Amino acid sequence: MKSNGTIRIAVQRSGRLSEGSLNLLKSMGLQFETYQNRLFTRCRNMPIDILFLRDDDIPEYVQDGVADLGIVGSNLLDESNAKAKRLLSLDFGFCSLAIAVPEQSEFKTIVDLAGKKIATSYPQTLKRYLAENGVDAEVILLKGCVEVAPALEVADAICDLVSTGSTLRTNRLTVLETISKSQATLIATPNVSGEKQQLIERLLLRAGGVQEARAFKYIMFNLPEKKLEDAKALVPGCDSPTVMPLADPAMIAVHSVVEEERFWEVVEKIKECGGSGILVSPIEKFIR
Ligand code: PRT
Ligand code: ZN
Repeated sequence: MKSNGTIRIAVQRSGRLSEGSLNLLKSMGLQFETYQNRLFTRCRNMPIDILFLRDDDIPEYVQDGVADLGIVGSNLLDESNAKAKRLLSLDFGFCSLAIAVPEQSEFKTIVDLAGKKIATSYPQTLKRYLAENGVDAEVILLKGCVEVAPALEVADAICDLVSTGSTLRTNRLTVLETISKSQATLIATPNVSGEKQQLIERLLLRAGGVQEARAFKYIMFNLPEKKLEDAKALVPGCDSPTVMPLADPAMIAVHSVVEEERFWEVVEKIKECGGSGILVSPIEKFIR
């Protein structure tokens, strides 16, 4: 397939990362339609094709330049030998790869699994982890339904992805060790032409802007003027907060951005400083 300067972005066709990937691309300003059983779609407003693939194939397709960019879980990158560049962690598709054992088992640490069988779909990552920890265990490769392996006596333990933990609980398993944390990641092919590189950099700026916007809220509130220094410390914003006089000279209005994760703590402190009329709105894009 020749691409004629068009960028190809590979996303998971149908699975846990599909919706998040398409939402991100749309938030980055890419206009496209998607239909069921689609294999690829062409953007209306940019020279970009979106390829819909099985997630396992994405690292190799990106390594080989069939796709210039891709979105996959970092767990797959850790597992594959594909030489794709990790450009940006995307803040969705969070999970961890963990070793789990039956709740009532005698295994208390990873060392207890020496000489035992561990079933997994992530043999390379698991073998690396076992070697790093000096544990000699047998790795059994299973492509799916790893969680039933102990009940079927196929293995003594499993190594699988965990997000809510409900699959483990349902199967009466408990986490012994967490091997790694994973999230959706934007990857790029190692060798790109100058023309494509420019477009990739534009897309990267947009992806970063979407992520920053999600991580921040726009906040506005009224405050006694004498508390201005507290406000500057609480909501420093990019450079400093915007401060405006109100009709009442003893009061000011403060506008700024605040990190989502500090949001409630900041609101409580604003109240303590005598702040009122606190208005908060989402930010669509945020370029620093
Ligand atoms: O068809 P294709 O090969 O594309 O899809 P797939 O079935 O291989 O992948 P999919 O859609 O299941 O997962 C795609 C990616 O989502 C993974 O590579 C991870 O990066 C990410 N992800 C996030 C997860 C999970 N959370 C997750 N919980 N992938 C799988 N799981 C499975 C896990 O294997 C276990 O069976 O969900 C179960 C555990 O979930 P909880 O919520 O019960 O803990
Ligand atoms: Zn897969």
